[in-house]
Amino acid sequence: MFPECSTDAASDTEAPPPGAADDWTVLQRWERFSAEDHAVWDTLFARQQAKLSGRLVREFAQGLDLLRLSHPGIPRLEELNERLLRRTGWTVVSVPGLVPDNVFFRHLSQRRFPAGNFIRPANQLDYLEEPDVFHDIFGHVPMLADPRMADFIQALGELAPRAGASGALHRVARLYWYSVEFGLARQDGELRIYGAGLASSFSEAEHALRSPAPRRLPFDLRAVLRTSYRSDRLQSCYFVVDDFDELLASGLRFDSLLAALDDAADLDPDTGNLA
Ligand code: HBI
Ligand code: FE
Repeated sequence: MFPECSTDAASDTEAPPPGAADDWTVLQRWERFSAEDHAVWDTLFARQQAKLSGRLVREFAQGLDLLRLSHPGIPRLEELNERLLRRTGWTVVSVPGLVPDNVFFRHLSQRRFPAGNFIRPANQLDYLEEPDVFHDIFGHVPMLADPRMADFIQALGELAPRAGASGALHRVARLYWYSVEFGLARQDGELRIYGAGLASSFSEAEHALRSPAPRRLPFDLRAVLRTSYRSDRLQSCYFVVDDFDELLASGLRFDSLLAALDDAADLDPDTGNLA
């Protein structure tokens, strides 16, 4: 998928690419997308809808409907943002690819979600070098329409610089990774997806929901903050929240947990042992 924290993503001091603003945003220039690009979006959308029906948390399905993300083709941001802004005060902004962690989390702290301004080619439906517009809008935006998740993600953005100041940005990245990106939840007694990296990926969703290989652990904030992750392969562990509402209400405890953690050694995602 894409790199953990700022080691591989653009480094925090890197200048934005040519044509991008200081905050790494670019215009979407929706008219630039070809008929093939829109067809790729429609193919991916239809596949995920078919694969995931009944496997997504209800908040995701509600978000899809609300944002009318089911009409064909890549969404125009100005139209999408009209609805999203009214709903939870979030807007989606276009970026040319991975942005440095500090830039990424700063956008989140201001209720702006960075979305790739490109879509994968038709011959690479299942491999994603960097988050593209399908991963970002189909994967993330429906949950941004849920007021509690909207608050949760902004809280992560606000926490990042404070955690970064004490060398713990990678822990906030992990919390983001094991919830917003790859989170699983139990809802109505069933294992459901809420993480964008699962909602938008054919193979990862299958792996997370059905494979015997990965460990599926109860969501424990302390364990999440200690568990590293690899972004270039299917995940070897997922964290499952039992009570989605409880997770989304946990925002206020991040500070105290981060403070309590600075002595805790990292855990290996494959084994759960000390890394
Ligand atoms: N940049 N464009 C973009 N999209 C992301 O999802 C992203 C990023 N930079 C950093 C980053 N994600 C990660 O550090 C987070 O997944 C934790
Ligand atoms: Fe993502």
